Amino acid sequence: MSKVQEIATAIENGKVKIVAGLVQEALDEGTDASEILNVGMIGAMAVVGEKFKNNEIFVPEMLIAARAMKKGVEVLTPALKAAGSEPIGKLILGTVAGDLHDIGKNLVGMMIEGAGFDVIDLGVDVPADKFIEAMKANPDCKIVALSALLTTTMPAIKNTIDAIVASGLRDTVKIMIGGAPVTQAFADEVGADGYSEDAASAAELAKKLLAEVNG
Ligand code: B1M
Repeated sequence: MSKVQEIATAIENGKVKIVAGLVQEALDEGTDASEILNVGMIGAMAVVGEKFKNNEIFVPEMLIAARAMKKGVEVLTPALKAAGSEPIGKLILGTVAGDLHDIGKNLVGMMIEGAGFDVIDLGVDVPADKFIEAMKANPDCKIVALSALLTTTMPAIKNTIDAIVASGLRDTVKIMIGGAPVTQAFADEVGADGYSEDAASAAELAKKLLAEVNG
């Protein structure tokens, strides 16, 4: 079994204690960090999600797999983040109200930081007014990034954008959204400025939106 497959199996089985060591071994062997992430770790979470959907595992097992993945991500972080100098811009990030999923959001934040941004991460279950408070506290922030993992919390993306419009601050920022159930069509429907499917393309999108703001 390849090291990347070993990592995937360890995450699927919630082997929290061994994942970090396996990721470090894979890096030491010269395996590309993005292969470890995309094939080993994100692939494993897809398997976990499928098993949950089929009632083969339940929330506690899903939680343990998430913990195992986080241990691996901790080891991968330095390899994924480019050594940045001066930040190119500020970005406010959070998982919307009612939603506790943060693994994807954290990866997005990491890649955007790697692209040179100063990321203000508001965490999970973030109500619209908290995003607005952060925007007021950081008037030099030009991008707000919203993540949602549940179909039931997708409306919170719309509510957040609507609240930003109502606050009069909509013209001061570009808004990007993403997360497993989110689509470009949904982004168009709720008036977001951009959608991206994964963490790497989120970083590209953030740079593109910043370039648009800076004219
Ligand atoms: Co949850 N969960 N969960 N869960 N969970 C899903 C999302 C689910 C698809 C599983 C399933 O049924 N197959 C399902 C949602 C179904 C739906 O809405 N259609 C589900 C459910 C139902 C639930 C609960 C309701 C279960 C329950 O309690 N009965 C509950 C809800 C809690 C809540 O939020 N209020 C729940 C709870 C949990 C745990 C807490 C146990 C745990 C989360 C732990 C944590 O995040 N700290 C958990 C987990 C681990 C999952 C799965 C298995 C894995 C999610 C994950 O981390 N994926 C997930 C199944 C799956 O995704 N296949 C599932 C890996 C991660 C790297 O990918 O988050 O998609 P992802 O992020 C990607 C992209 O989406 C994108 O880039 C990331 C990196 O490439 N992206 C963005 C994300 N945000 C972005 C923002 C952007 C751009 C791109 O711009 C701003």
